Amino acid sequence: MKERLEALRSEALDKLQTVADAAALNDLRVHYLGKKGQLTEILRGMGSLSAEERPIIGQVGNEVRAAIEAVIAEKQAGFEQAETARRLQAETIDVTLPGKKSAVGAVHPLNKIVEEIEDIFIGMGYTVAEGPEVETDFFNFEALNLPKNHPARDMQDSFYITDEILLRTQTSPVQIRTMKAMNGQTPVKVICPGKVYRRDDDDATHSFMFHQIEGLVIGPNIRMSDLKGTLLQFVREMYGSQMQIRLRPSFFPFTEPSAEVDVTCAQCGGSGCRMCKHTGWIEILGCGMVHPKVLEYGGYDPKEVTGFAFGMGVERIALLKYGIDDIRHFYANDTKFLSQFAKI
Ligand code: 2NL
Repeated sequence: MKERLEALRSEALDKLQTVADAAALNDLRVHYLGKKGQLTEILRGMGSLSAEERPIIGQVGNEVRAAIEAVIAEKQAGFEQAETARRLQAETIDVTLPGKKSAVGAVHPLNKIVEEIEDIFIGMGYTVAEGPEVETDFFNFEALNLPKNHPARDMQDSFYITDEILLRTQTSPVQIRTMKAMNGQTPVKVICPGKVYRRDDDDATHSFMFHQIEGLVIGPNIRMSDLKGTLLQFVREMYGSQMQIRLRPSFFPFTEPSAEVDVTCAQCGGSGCRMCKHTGWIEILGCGMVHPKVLEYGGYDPKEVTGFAFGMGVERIALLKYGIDDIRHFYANDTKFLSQFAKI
């Protein structure tokens, strides 16, 4: 039995010398040392040994097991080391290779204009107010002195959701909401930027969705001269201190009197060019003194307070500022177009 054990040892150690990989090593371990393996098989015969022989053979069996286990452990460690080395080699990163540049976004040119205009008015003590794009007929039209059947609220010009609910056609409803929230207190000094919607066929200068900024000031003794001074200050901060403005009479249902405001043509400095159609002036906004009925709708007594308001199209300001010929560029999400403004 001792000879069989020693033969098993030398056979196992021989086989282990040439074992190829971890899987084959495991097979050998099972074959020699497993529960149904060769060593167990031989030692099962110990029952027939004498009491003197049994501990001797038992010890030889232990020595053979220990010898085989030692070589298996050594081989196992070798395979693990080789595997680690292989992975280190395969997963090597060349940290000197140039990295992939990730594209960095930039503020959209329209938002940039909005932020610039906001900053100018914040500097004059205004706060910024925003409101819902889905509005009621009351806030969008009725409270702005546009009664039902008024031509300017033609169904064909607005996106109606129900008879009473529509996409706002201007940001004025935000100002009406602000007035109501103020509960008759003064002063009111807000600007309201945001998206507005009109049923227009899209072309170079029209879009069904565009951006507007409106301003509203209410207080005792607010006058047309306050409006003019405010707009001149705005224009000079926006376009330069040499700029002039002129007011031309106009009409809006929500202001009386109303005016359209022209600014010195930045292209020619006022001497006349193609851009200003040789007038020297460019129209940039509409304004006026808040109509008494609108003050009443907002919760103010027109005998106690007065106010001025103005509104401008952000796309138009952006077209003029950047010399762009088509507002559709602003919505196309073409990064070749947009990335030009990242540096401005
Ligand atoms: C334009 C003209 C304007 C207003 C907007 C306004 C708002 C209230 C009361 C009175 Cl709550 N007026 N807004 C006034 C005059 C002109 O916009 O051409 N916008 C693009």
